[in-house]
Amino acid sequence: MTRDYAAIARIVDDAAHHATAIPQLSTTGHDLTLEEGYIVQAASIGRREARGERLIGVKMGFTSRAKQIQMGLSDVIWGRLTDGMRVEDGGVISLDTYVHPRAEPEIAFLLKKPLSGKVTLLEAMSAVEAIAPAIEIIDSRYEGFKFNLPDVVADNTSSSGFVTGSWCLPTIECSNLGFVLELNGRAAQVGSSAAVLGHPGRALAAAARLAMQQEVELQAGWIVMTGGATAAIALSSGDHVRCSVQSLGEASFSVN
Ligand code: OOG
Ligand code: MG
Repeated sequence: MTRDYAAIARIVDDAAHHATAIPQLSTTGHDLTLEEGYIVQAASIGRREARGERLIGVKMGFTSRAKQIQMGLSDVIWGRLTDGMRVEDGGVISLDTYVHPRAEPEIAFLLKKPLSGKVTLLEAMSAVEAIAPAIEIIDSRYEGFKFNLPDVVADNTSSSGFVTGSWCLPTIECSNLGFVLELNGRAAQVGSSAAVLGHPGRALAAAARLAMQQEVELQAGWIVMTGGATAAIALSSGDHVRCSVQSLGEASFSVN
């Protein structure tokens, strides 16, 4: 069956652009395969690029058991990051521009070399210029934050915003760093970077491999968000969120 991917991309992009919830594609006659989900994702990011946004990296999803359990899905997936999604460290987001945002603590890598295809953990880590504590702001465009795998992939894996703290030297051993995600000064989630595939560098290697399946090569200068190390927390107006990562420092933002 041939589908109008551009039309489906428009549905998810409009929902993200106007912060309005939509029914899952799979319940409205668009029962996509995973491969088709990635085709729609590429087309929907193409629409953002046509509005002037620039691709600046990728993000990984479901790289920890905590996230897999929270969302009921267990395949590692990836999405695209644009400059329009970047939230300044210590910045303020407006709830009006999100449907039902959540925050999750992550480790971010900045690349100094391109990376693509099958790479080892060592090869992946040798492409890293710097490491930072980070927070991803996810916002599924689907009603009730519910979806199947192709739906969430088409919706750019719920990617909506991300904050990175100060960049640290890549020589810091990041396989088992403690995390605290604070909501309004109280610990809401605690965890370790070891929750991310045993080492966040494995999420980077997975990013190189999975993106290449869609003919995307990770570029020098790109940011890679390695996936939530804990379950995500729902955000409300007035919230202050801070993620502290052992040896790396912190990243934070507030909600208006
Ligand atoms: C999908 C995105 C998953 C992560 O870090 O695991 C993700 C979602 O949970 O809505 O970003
Ligand atoms: Mg995430």
